[in-house]
Amino acid sequence: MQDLFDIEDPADGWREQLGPGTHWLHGFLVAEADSVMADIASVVAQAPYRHLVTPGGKTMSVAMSNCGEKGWVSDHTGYRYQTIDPLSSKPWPAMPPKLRLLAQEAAQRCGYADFAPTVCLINHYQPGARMGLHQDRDEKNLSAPIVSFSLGLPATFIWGGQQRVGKTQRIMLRHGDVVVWGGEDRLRFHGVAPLKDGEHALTGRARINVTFRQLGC
Ligand code: MD6
Ligand code: FE
Repeated sequence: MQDLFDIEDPADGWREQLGPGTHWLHGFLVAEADSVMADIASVVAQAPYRHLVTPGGKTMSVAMSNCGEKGWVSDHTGYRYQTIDPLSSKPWPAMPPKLRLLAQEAAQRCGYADFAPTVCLINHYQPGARMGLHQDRDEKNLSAPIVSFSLGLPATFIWGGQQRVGKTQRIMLRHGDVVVWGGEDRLRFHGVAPLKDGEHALTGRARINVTFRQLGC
């Protein structure tokens, strides 16, 4: 692919454009990682990570939690966002204000000034965990971008096109990286290759991915 280019952005490392609506902020979170981890710990203390079952009956290798107005869940009836955590039968924990602000700052750096995330999905990967190629299309408001934080062990992110089949690109997302994507890239297929084993000072043998979404209605 010849459309990759770097922009020097000394305020927050490197910003790299991956597509018309997609930006990669290298190391954006590194200085805030302790605070991000503390916020995640407070969420998962109330809504523990759990392995959801897909509509097809498979248990996902990635463990998930949520915070914000709604949470993304999956079971034999399908995928959806809902206000109640099925594990606790209570509302999801509120989105920690600092976490939300960081996501808004990242979006702003990438030209999405009005991003107002309402939900936040937290994915926990242990060695071997992966995420198959998918589109994020359970959100009603497809005009808002998604902001994605990576923490802990590095992972290979697989980035495809508008169709499930066809050429894919592989990028290594590292601790502190943020990807912001929207616009015409919003429905591109993507996934994560099986996590390689390793040890990270902040997360141990794990990668954590946090995605912020603006559901709209
Ligand atoms: C992950 N991320 O990085 C999985 N989806 O672990 C996603 O599925 C994702 O990073 C939409 C937008 C950004 C993402
Ligand atoms: Fe996704």
